[in-house]
Formats: sequence, C-alpha cells, structure tokens
Amino acid sequence: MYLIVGLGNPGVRYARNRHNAGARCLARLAAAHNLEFGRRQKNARVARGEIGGVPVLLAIPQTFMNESGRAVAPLARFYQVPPERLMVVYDDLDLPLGAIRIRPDGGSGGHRGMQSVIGHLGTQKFPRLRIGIGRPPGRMDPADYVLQDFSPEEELVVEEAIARAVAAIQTWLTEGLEKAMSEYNSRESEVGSRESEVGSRESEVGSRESVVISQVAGGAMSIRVPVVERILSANDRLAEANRARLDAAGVFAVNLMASPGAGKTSLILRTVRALKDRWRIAVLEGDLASTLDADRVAAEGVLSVQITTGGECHLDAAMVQSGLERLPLEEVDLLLVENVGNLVCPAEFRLGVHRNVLIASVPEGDDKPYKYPPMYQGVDAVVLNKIDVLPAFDFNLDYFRRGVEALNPGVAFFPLSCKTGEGLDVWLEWVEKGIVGSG
Ligand SMILES: Nc1nc2c(ncn2[C@@H]2O[C@H](COP(=O)(O)OP(=O)(O)OP(=O)(O)O)[C@@H](O)[C@H]2O)c(=O)[nH]1
Ligand SMILES: [Mg+2]
Repeated sequence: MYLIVGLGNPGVRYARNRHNAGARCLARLAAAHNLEFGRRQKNARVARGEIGGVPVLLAIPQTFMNESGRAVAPLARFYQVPPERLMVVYDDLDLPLGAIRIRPDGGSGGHRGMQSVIGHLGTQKFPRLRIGIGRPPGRMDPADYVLQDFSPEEELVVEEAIARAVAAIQTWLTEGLEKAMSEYNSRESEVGSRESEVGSRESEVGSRESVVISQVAGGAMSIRVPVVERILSANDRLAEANRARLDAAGVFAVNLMASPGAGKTSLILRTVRALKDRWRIAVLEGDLASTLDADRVAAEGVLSVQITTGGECHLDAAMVQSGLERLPLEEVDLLLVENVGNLVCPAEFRLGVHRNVLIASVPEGDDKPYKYPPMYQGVDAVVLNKIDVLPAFDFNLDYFRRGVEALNPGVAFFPLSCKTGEGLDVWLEWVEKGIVGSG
C-alpha cells in the first residue's frame, strides 16, 4: 500500500489558499482516478483504491496545517506503510510559481506542515512533491501570503502545475521515483529565468496585446507583459497535460479551425455519420454563445460537449481540459473539436490535440492563404470545403493551392463538399489512419 498525502488547512475558507496547493492536488488525483474521499480516518479524509494497478490510500489531513503529522503518522502506522512508500504533497515558497519538484527525502524547509509530519514520523526520509507558489511580494509576511487565495492569473499557472503533479505521482507509483523526477522536475534554468527573460521578449509578445487585455482585465500596465508570458506558457503546458490525458485514454483528437460558416459543423456531421458505426466518437463544440452546433451534433447520437467561451474568440487548453473532464475518455476513439469561427487567433493556442486542421471554403475566396498566413502555417491538414459551388465563384484552385504550399509545404490537402459528399472519402481515410495510429 502506498500513502499519498496532500497538505492544507481544513474548511472551505482555506480551500483556494496558496497553502492548500497540496490538498488540491490530492483532490485532483482522486478525481483523475475515480476515487472518492468518502471516509474520515485518523484525522484525515481518505480515499482508497488503485492507481495504475497499485493499491493506494489518498489522504487530506483535517488537522490544521501545523498539526498535519497527527494525521499522517497514525495512517502510516495503521496501514504499515514504509517511509519510501509515502509521498507528501505541499506548497513551497522557495519554488517559482508553477514549478514542481520531487525529492526522495529532505528537511521541512521551514514548512510548518512538513515540520509536523517529520516530527511525528521521526524521519525525514520519505518522498515529497513540492508545488511552487513563489515568494510574497515586497515585505509581505510569508504567513499572510500563504493564507491568501491565488490571484486569477496565478490560478491558471497553478492549475497546470497541479495537473503535472498528478501525472508525476502516477509515474512515481508505476515507474518509480527516479523516472518521476527526471520526467517532471521543473528544470532550474527554465523556472529561474522565466521571469527575467520577460523583458527581452517584450517585442515578441507585444503583438499579442489583445490577448493580454482580455485576460487580465483590470490589471495594471506594468504587470501586463509578465502576465501574458505566463498565460501563454501555462497554456502550452496545459496543452501537454491534455495530450497526456488523451494518449493515456487512447483518444485521437482533431481540432477544426475555420472562419465562421466555412463548414466546421458540416464536416463534423459528415464525419460522424460516416464513421460512428466503426468508431466511438465524441465532439467538443466551442462557441462564443449558444448550443446550436452542439445540439446538431448530439442529434446524431454521439457524445457532444458544449464549451461556451463567453466572448473569447478561440478555444484554449484550459477550456479543452474542462471539456475533457466531462467526457468518458476511456470510451472514446475519436474526439473532434470545433474551434470558434475565427481565422486569426486560434492558431496561437495549442490545445493538446493530435491534428490541427484548417477548413477554408470556396466562397471565402482563393486569396485567404496570402491574407491569413499564420493559420495555414501550423496546421497538419487544409480542407477546402464547398467545392460544389466552384462554378459560381472566381476561385482559382491552383492559386489557392500554391499559397498553401508556400506556407506549409507538403501539408495534407482535401478539396471536398460537405453538401454533395465529393472528396469526403479521402478525408475520412486520413482521419481513420490517425485513429488507427493512435490506438
Ligand atoms: N454549398 C455548400 N454549402 C455548405 C457546404 N458545407 C457547409 N455548407 C453551408 O455553409 C453554412 C455554414 O456551415 P456550418 O457547418 O454551420 O459552418 P461552421 O464553420 O460550423 O460555422 P460556425 O460554427 O458558425 O462558425 C451552412 O449553411 C451549410 O449548409 C458545402 O460543402 N457546400
Ligand atoms: Mg459550427
């Protein structure tokens, strides 16, 4: 039996405090493996079950932080858990926000909860996972700082760190401590330099200011750039966590991007109808508002989850993560994601899917690759929809194709019509090849 403990203070008042990062991590770990904190035992809420075939007891002490040892030591004794099979997860001021660090042993580093655990166990030789919460600003007392909630911007970063911590704990259980450390410990250079590099990257992020403004409404000018840096890198890391989750469940995921009305939903419906008897399909529908598209998809009898972005012009990795949480991924082979209709910013936000697809359509005109190059550059396939209306438009297929090739040489290209079905077979073959490859 392995014992995994997440430190924090009990009660809702403290639940979102920086000091409760460890307890939050345990709640997420339990949710990720369908375990429930149903019982109380030895001053802790506990959940018992298996993770990756390994028997575990998850515990969140219900003592105050500085008494955590009164929960951990009795549990370890009762279940005869040797120190090397105990993992304590807790927040650390000395690690930058969002970094995680696993160690086989060590002192408390001044952490009151760890002091108590070490004192009651009589040893400091047990693994621990620290979640970085960063130093308090200015002269703020660390004791006050840890009892504050994370700011909304920090929440994004810490959520992602917790997701990584959850994955790291699973690796520890199934592949050992060394492997978990080498795979998940944040590199010193990476964490140390993130903040200091911001200044020099200012010009690069400058072009993304619209993103900044919408994400940190009300934020002071002086913190604008650091915040967007964090948000973008947090998005990338969340995307990686999404990918790990999809891979673990054997799901092949495709993100469909296009301007409004190019035919994202139409292509999803065609794909669902053609493949739903052979594969288990689910759809994430991203929209500014309304469940219109999600309802059209659900009518086909496949799982469909609506993500309403509340005004954001794109999906990001956190939105996809929340969508994934609402799907039984183990029962899905193919996940189609309909991004918000937009030809500009979706390309900037990685989601963690396996393929990114851009759908262009004939009525938009043959010059779109030349006018919206970033959308064409990063994608794995370009679909040209509505070829049934080619005769009605001055659309030069060759000109369009040359634009695409120049931006993304060798990219898969599928001219088709969702209306007549022409060209669909080649697209479907490409999708199925992806599903088979990922299974
Ligand atoms: N002629 C023709 N019309 C099509 C084709 N595919 C889609 N349409 C039409 O284009 C319109 C928009 O299609 P949707 O599939 O809703 O487009 P969308 O990209 O999902 O749109 P948003 O979700 O609003 O961004 C609908 O009226 C479709 O019937 C096609 O291949 N040929
Ligand atoms: Mg749609």
